[in-house]
Amino acid sequence: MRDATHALIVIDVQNDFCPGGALAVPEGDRIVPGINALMEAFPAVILTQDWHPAGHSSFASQHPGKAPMEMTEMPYGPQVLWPDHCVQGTNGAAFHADLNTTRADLIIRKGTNPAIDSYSAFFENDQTTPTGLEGYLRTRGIEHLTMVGLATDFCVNFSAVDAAKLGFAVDVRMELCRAIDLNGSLAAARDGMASFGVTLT
Ligand code: VGL
Ligand code: ZN
Repeated sequence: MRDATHALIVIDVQNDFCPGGALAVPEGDRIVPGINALMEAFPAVILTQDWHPAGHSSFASQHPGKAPMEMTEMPYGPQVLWPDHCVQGTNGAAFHADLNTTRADLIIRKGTNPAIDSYSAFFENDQTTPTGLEGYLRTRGIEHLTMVGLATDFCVNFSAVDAAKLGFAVDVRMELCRAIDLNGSLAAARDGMASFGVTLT
C-alpha cells in the first residue's frame, strides 16, 4: 500500500467509451480488471465520469453540417465535435459494469456545462473553470497521482498535464489506458505529457 499522499485517478471508464458504446475506444474494456487490481495498492481512489447534458455543445449533432470527429471553433478555442455520448443518467454514461466503484472515495463529474467541454478532471476546456478536484486533493494532503483510463489522448492527457502544471507528481500507466488516436493524437499526447514532466510507464 502506498502512503496517504498517493491517489489513483481513474478517468472515464464508462460504457460509451467501451466497445459497443457511442464513442467506443478500441479495447476500452480490456483495462478494467487491471484497474480494479491496482486500486488495492492505493489509499485514495477517485473516479471521473464524463457527464454531459443532452444537446451538449461538443456534440456534432448540435452543429448543422458538421459530422462527428470534425473540428469547430468555440469561444475558448478549437474543439473536436463528438458523437452524442455520456448523456447524464443514460446507460452510456454509467461506469463499465465490472469497474469496482465501491472502492471510490470520490466520483467527480465533468462536462456538465452545456457551453464548455471538459476533458481534464481539473479544468474545463476554457482552461480556467475549475472542477474542484484540486481543492479536494490538496485538503487531503495528496501529492502523487497515478492516472489510468480513457481516453489516453484526450481526458487522460488533459488531466495529467493539468495535474503536472498544478505541481502534483504524476504518472500515467499506459497499459491501463486506451486511446482514440485521431490524426496522430496519441503520439502528440505522449510527447505533450512527457514535456510537462508526467512519467509514462
Ligand atoms: C473524452 C472525448 C469526449 C474522454 C470525453 O474521456 O477522453 N473524449 N469526451
Ligand atoms: Zn465528452
